[in-house]
Amino acid sequence: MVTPDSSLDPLNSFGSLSPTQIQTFQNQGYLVVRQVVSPSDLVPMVGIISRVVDQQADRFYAAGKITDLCQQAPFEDRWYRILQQFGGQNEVYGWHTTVFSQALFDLITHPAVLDVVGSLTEGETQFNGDFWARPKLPEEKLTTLPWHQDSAYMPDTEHHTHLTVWMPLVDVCPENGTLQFVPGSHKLGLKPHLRIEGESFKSPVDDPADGNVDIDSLEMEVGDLVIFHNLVFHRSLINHTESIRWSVDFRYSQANTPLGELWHRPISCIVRSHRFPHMVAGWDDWRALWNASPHKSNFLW
Ligand SMILES: O=C(O)CCC(=O)C(=O)O
Repeated sequence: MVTPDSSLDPLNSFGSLSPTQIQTFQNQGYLVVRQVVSPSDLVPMVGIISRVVDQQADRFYAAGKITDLCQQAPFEDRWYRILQQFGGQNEVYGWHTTVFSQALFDLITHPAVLDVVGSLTEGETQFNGDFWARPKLPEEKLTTLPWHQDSAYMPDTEHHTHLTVWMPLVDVCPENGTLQFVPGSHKLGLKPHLRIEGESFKSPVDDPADGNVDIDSLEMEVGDLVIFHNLVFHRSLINHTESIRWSVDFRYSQANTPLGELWHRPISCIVRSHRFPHMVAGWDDWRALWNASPHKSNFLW
């Protein structure tokens, strides 16, 4: 058994990231980590999403909107093929309530994911309660997010570090709507964002990509993750392929980081603690928080 070794680099003693990776995260505001989970670890989550697709397909079929349930279609195509039959679109940019499940919790608390996060939280990690599954359909504007810093959407979070873990459920590249980052932009502080009339999302008043800045377009495979800071500018590209770019994302912070009035605070919980292991939530605890929270009824999806 490996025991914590105080002679280790202090940055490195709480998780799986090397000092170089931690430094890269600190310099860039994001870090891609390859093959953190095995693709088979994602199968239960894909199963949950597929069950939602099944239910929606049955509903559309019963309503006479579709004639083909597309049961043989691959995961990355099926939802699109169903919607195409009646010119349907995503109603929301992300799925939340519909994917609440033990499979989701198991992924949020996957030991290898928490090892990555723990490298940046000194091993004391809370899950902030924020989670999404995102179906980015071909040529769809709704799920194509403009440049933003996550703190622009999370009031009063800019003075602490909040970490997003984003995992593709299909391989991603610029053609199918990957994420792009402006390296180092988390050091700029929170910049003003405005919602332009008719747009779903806020955009920064000043374009962070203006001038001679580097833009990093991620290429990732299933099993990889990118972890990023709440102040780093990022966006997602439009999907120019014929398949869906499926992904999931979750937010964490060091335990005791204030979550203020964030809408997802009621379902936040400690997911790893070396100091207070008895406070770590299991699936039953999280499900109880969910059942007591307004989440079940607050979301369209
Ligand atoms: O998945 C995407 O397309 C965008 C995700 C994103 O921008 C975010 O999680 O902040």
